[in-house]
Amino acid sequence: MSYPDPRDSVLNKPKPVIHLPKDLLDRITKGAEPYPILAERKYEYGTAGFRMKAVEFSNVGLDHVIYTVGLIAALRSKKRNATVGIMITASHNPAEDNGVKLVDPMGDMLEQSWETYATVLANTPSDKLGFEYEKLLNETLISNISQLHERPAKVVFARDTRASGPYLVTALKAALDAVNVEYTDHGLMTTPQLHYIVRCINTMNSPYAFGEPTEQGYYEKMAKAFKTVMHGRTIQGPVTVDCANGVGGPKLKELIKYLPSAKEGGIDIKVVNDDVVKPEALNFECGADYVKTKQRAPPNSNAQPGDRCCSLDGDADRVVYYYTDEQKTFHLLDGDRIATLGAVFLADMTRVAGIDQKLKIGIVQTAYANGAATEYVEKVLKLPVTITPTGVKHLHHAAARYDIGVYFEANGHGTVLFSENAIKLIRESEPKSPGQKHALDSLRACIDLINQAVGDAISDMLFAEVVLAHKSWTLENWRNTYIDLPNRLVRVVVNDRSIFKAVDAERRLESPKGAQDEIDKYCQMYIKGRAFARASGTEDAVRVYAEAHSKTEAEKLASQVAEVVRKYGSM
Ligand code: NG1
Ligand code: ZN
Repeated sequence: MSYPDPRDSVLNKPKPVIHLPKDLLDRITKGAEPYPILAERKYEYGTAGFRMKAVEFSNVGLDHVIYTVGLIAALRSKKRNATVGIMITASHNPAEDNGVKLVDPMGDMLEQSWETYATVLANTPSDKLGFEYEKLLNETLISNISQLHERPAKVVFARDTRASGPYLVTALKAALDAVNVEYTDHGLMTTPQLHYIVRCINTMNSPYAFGEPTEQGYYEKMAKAFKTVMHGRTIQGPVTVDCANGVGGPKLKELIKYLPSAKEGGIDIKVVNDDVVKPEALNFECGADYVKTKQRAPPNSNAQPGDRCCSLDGDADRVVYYYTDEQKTFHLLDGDRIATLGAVFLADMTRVAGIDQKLKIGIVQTAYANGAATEYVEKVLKLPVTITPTGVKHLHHAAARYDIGVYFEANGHGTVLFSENAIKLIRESEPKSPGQKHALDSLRACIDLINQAVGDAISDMLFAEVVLAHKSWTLENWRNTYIDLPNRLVRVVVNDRSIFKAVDAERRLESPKGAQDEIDKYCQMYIKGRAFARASGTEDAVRVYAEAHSKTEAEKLASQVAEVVRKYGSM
């Protein structure tokens, strides 16, 4: 046994070098043998973890990546002396794809510096994995080497409904077994449910206990909070929820068992697109991404004019609302809208509770937020707005700087974060009137209703429903709070997207030189013209977004900026 004694790591002694036992290194290498690396491929842990196209999965590439993620999870758990999570999903991607993401101890995304370690290990061939694992262990644990001995690494994992999931789980288990990790397989779960469980486990017995670390605990916590916020309010008519034929379907149906029905003062949820038996149905002509990008309802949803509808994505961490009016015009209420709806409600409640002066409430958006939404928040709601680069981790960190930070990407991914200060104030304030009591009770319940670990479609949907009930608003009333500027999103394929370097929360191009000047020139040609171009973090393309006061102009601006990108991209 060549583990060094932890006492050797005291100051003034040379840095110890950890040498792992040979049998452990052999186990790592041997365990990886059935999952060889694809030599021609480079893997990168991006904004959505590792995600791959079907063709790569069938050529056996993702199993190798998942095996290495098991190893990284072991190191991460040791480093943080806590349980970490692994979610096997490719979210809104087509059914043949799959992917994997790591969940940090507080139920948030993996810390950015570890994305690099994950990338290194994923690109290491099986026969070098033992060596590389030992190297990373030295790099990451050297300052707290005693943790090697303290307790085993602990991991919980789950997967969405994709057909490749069970096979990928075998690769994951092989890695976890090789390095003696204690793990729990939670089977099928939504991404936010797994994040919830991780946070519950790591906050157990602390003043910030998040809840029971079980699926049942998740439903019970949400249902109890829902009943409290709903107290005396009525939800107008049923809500139709398109579950993208993904894991959100069975999980939402389970939650419904815990919720009061409309007759009991609760909610009537009609579940559609919940076929998890036919794997190819996942995200096919349905789901939040389809609705947001195509700007239309799923063809088979059978929604009637005026019906209140929403769509989840394949792993239920995104939600968007929509309806069709009597003239059959489709209206989308996306993440920007959910953010403003939630912020209005929370700001009102803190005002009624008499605690608004002590709390800083703000909204976090990305450059993709509609200009009308940003203007509405700043000028009408008079709340501050922070704009961050794309990717939930950026929004999450910015939201954590407010006492109540509401963050949403336009595509429907987001949540609300309450600071320790806010939670303490809301929990401990003494009401001085029945109105204040009601507001404080509602705020307390919102803290539980909203999944603060991560954006959660099911929780966000219930939150939107209770706010609509409180305001007695239809989707049309909600839409009329402000009118979106017409906009257009274009995907431009270029030789090398990495030459497009964006700054200022990705709103301006720093390089190639000259490109931004041309974009600015075009923007100035239109009333309310705004456009930007940035390299996608998840696809090999540059995305162009443009908005203006009319649809024709927004489209014209988008195509002009796309042309600028094509020109500089082919130089
Ligand atoms: P990229 O490919 O970097 O634009 C997309 C979405 C993000 C986020 C990530 C992660 C748009 C314009 N971009 O990022 O909002 O959801 O995927 O899945 O929707
Ligand atoms: Zn998702």
